[in-house]
Amino acid sequence: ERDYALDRDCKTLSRHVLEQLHSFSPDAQDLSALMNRIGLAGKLIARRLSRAGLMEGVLGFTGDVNVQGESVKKMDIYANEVFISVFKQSGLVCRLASEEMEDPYYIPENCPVGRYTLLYDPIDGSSNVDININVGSIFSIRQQEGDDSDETARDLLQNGHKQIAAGYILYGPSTMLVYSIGRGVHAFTLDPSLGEFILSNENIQTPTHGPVYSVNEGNFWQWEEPLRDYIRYVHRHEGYTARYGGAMVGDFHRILFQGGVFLYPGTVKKPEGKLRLLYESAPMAFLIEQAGGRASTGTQDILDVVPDKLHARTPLVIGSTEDVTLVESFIQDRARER
Ligand code: P6P
Repeated sequence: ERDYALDRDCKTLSRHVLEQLHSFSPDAQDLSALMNRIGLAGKLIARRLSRAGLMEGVLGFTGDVNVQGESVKKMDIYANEVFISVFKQSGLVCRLASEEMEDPYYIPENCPVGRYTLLYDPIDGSSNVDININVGSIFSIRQQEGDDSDETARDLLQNGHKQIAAGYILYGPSTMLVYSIGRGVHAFTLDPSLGEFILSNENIQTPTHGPVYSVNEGNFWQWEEPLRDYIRYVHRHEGYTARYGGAMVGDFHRILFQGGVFLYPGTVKKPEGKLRLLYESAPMAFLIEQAGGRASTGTQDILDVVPDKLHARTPLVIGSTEDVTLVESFIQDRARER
């Protein structure tokens, strides 16, 4: 059969980044090295996940609760430490901010020389790990601004336009790494026999409309009325189909390629919703806009939102331009009528 690795002259992740920047400047070298480390983290996590059922200490809970008030899975801790370890050795990253850690983790030997901050959700959708359904890692890279000598990381509380790179790793039937450094969205597939991520989709563009709406309808009665009206609309109209996997990375990946809309709305009790801005919604918003789609809170572009704290949450409506705009029209029109 055709060997894509050779067809695409084995274009690896690090080489692709350098080509993206048409330069071998220090910044380009840094970004290429950073993406390489992300790839290494992805390989280490994919390897452990692929053997989860065969090894002690991989599945199940640690018994702890994280800063989000969620039960911590053993895989959450392992993946969190993988990112810390591979970036410690990189020399480029001074701080890591993770869903699993209350405060950013500082790597003193890399500060202040290390000019970058990694924000990440090490295992997104970890409730899927024990049932062998896809999960993901989400990452966002920002330049550190100021010396942050008091380690309050206030410079992270800026909008998503400050991201210089973002993406995710999808641990599915194959392991894929999807990233953007602001020059389009590109997907790589891990060839385990080579131990390399090989380019598989370049300059991905999400369709302007798609049939999929992806939302947890179990929350229907907790939503505001305008959102219920949107769900009633897609129920009534031909051409829509529901898909929801319980792990945003997989649901987002489907929409990136096939179009449609993913929603995690606020509820009456939690108007800010569940997903965190800095390391879930903002990186995905960066990607979808690079792919010609949109990401909104329902009333504001995600990339314009300025968080008040590291683990700030926002409602999220993300995907094809026409579908996101339709959801906003329900939320905003109804809001005006109220
Ligand atoms: P619910 C996983 O915990 C996550 O953060 C996202 O990956 C996923 O889309 C969402 O929460 C699922 O939440 O409330 O539908 O189970």
